[in-house]
Amino acid sequence: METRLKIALQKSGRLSEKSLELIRDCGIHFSSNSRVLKEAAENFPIEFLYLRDDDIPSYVYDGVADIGIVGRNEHDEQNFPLEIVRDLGFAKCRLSIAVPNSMEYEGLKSLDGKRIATSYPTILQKKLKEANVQARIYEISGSVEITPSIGVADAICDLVSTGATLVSNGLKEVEPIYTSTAVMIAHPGLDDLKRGILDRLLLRLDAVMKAADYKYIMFNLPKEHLDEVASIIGGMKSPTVTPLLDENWVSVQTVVHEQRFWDALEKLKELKAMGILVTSIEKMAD
Ligand code: PRT
Ligand code: ZN
Repeated sequence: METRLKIALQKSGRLSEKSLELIRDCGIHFSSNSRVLKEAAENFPIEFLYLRDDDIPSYVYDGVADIGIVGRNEHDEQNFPLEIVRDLGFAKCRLSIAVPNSMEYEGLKSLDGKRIATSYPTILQKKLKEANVQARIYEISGSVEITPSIGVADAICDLVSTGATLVSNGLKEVEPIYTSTAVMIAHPGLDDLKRGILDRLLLRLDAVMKAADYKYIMFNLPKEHLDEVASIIGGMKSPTVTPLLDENWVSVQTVVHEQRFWDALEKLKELKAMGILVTSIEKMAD
């Protein structure tokens, strides 16, 4: 029987859609019928297991799945000795301590002797220990944000993205502990065959993620400014330069990092570039 790499994905939740999209962008076809527990891809030796995100690290550790996609928060909290093979960048959030608006907060020391509700006791305990703060940690699996208002806790430690949940519960964020994004985790002892499939998958994944960071730009430029363009726009790695019918002009094509793009555009305008076309890149490999 053909060896397949088993990947654990969140069945339904904040990670599901993006995880599936990423894999689809890698040219892997499957139905993604989230009502099933598992399914095989049609054109790549991979099999999907759809699970609750909390279960993914232990399943990967036990070898039920070979790799998985989870929030870094979940991986760090459960602390299994797994390999993080890629940071996927999506599902960004921060784990923060929040207290009622009315509470005066002057640093972690204000939490001495207090009760803190969280779903992340391991990560929180580590933080408190580093700061030499003694607090009682209550492990709660959901709706942590309501615990102060019902008198169960004095503070909470929970994931925050927009902050709206905290505001609507009369809480203020006082101590961001760390930032989390979705990561791809792997069982530490994959055999050569599975490692080989994982490497093939990572090659595709890198091409997809890298492409998302860059823009492809094309423009016409007075030839006299060619040197300036090359030196001004640091992101340009040997642009392709094509002569035009008008010999005072050239056509330039290059790739620019998204973060430098707007800067680059302004500078190109200053250098009298014309007909600037910008397109996104679908895949990009070195
Ligand atoms: O059913 P299952 O167990 O699989 O899902 P789940 O409900 O445990 O997880 P889910 O889908 O809510 O989150 C999965 C992962 O998404 C988390 O482990 C994080 O890595 C990541 N993520 C990103 C978030 C958030 N953003 C987020 N905002 N996870 C949870 N939240 C919650 C937070 O707990 C709080 O209740 O959203 C609320 C705060 O959001 P804002 O926008 O109001 O600040
Ligand atoms: Zn969960």
